[in-house]
Amino acid sequence: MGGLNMKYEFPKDFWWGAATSGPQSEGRFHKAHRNVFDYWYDIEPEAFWNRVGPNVASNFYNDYRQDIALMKEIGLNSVRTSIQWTRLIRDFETGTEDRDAVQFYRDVLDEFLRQGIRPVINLHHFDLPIELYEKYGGWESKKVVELFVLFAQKCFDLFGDRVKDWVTFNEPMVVVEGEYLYQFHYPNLVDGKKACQVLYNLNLASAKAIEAFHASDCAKQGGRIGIVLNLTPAYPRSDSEADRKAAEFAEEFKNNSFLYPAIKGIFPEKLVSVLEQDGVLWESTPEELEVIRSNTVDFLGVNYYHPFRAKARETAFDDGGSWLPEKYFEEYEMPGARMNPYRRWEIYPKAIYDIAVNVRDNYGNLPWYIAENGMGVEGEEKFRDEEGVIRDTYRIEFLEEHLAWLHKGITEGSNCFGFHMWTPIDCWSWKNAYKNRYGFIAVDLATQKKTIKQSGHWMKKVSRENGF
Ligand code: BGP
Repeated sequence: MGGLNMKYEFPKDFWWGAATSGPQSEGRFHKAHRNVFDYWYDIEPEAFWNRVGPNVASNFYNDYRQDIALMKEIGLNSVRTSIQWTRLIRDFETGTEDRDAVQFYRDVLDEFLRQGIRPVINLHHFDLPIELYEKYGGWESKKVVELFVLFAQKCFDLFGDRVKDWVTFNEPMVVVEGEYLYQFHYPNLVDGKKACQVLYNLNLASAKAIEAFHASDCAKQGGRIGIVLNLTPAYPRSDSEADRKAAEFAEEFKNNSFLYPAIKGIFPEKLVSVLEQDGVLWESTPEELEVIRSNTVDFLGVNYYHPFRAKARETAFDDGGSWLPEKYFEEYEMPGARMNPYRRWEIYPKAIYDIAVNVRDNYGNLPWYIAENGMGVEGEEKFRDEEGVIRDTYRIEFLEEHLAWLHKGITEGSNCFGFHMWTPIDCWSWKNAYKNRYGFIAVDLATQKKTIKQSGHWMKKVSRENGF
């Protein structure tokens, strides 16, 4: 039932929720292994904002009961988090599980279910075990693809009775970009050839995990599996042919290289021919391509934060260094663009509508949801009032604008079933650590005290009324 003066009413059973991940919320308590970020922090803490690492994060490992109660309190009906490979698995080669970890995740899932919150469980959120990088080269290796599938299978077997909605990867493109192109994830390489192999291997790993899922009891009992992609719709600087071609390539590389295999089971032809001609195409086998072809997702999650503005190259691409997708475009800094000054990301709510139309028209109108959207702001403490509530009106405005465009897309037939904000409770954000806060709920890092922000109260009302 909508409120009396409601302008935007959403479909029945709409997911009103938020997303986080294991490595960003739990803390490293009792974890047998380190992921690439744990390791990077141990060897180079100064690479992280204020030298804050993942050791405690938002203490979800110890606080999960209270945290889930707070999520319930602000009206979330669904929450995504992830199971950490480095927590669940004792022996990566055999897939043997850690008993305490199994108990921990079961307790967490039971708590979500007890509170009536639908848990959406992701299997990989940038958290490759460092051992598998050192031993095999991480996602460069197909051996690691097999070990990931072993881990995924374990998760379906252990938690399939409690979880109906699974996700293979969060933002696999960020692994490609962060680890192999633009140096913001360990091992910080610049290697276009490896980047392309990793891009392929991540697609293969997702398809193989989907194959395993569809053969599992969980699928037979009505479970489903998808992938979460960060989409940055590429817009050309101008209508000129050169600018349009630049934007087209950016779109192919950044978005379609995962969207196509995940939904259509194939790679974009044009992209493949450019990579081949440039000598950076991945190694694949016909059997693998068949696995990708026949194991597409049941649903899509979209993380939308900002668009990508492209222009034709104005300077010659340096062929002496590594291959980069920028061989075919340059990023365009559009004058007058509306910016989030803390994150330096453009704010462009209409892109969410463009995504809705794109999924509807070009991807068979597959069921999809916004898996992350939100606004990171530095120094939110200054907005705390006498009652102790952070008055984050800018976040409410940001969300309302994005939701209004999403609503238009839904009204025009796009099959969107939910909206998750990043993130329920302020959490550790990789290199940025706790610089920019995103949550509906604030965390005081010194005391780990958690308080609901104004946006959390807003969310409660929106969820109750199924719109605003
Ligand atoms: C997304 C990731 C999240 C989170 C968010 C905000 O790309 O899926 O894990 O980190 O971005 O990130 P940041 O703190 O870099 O702004």
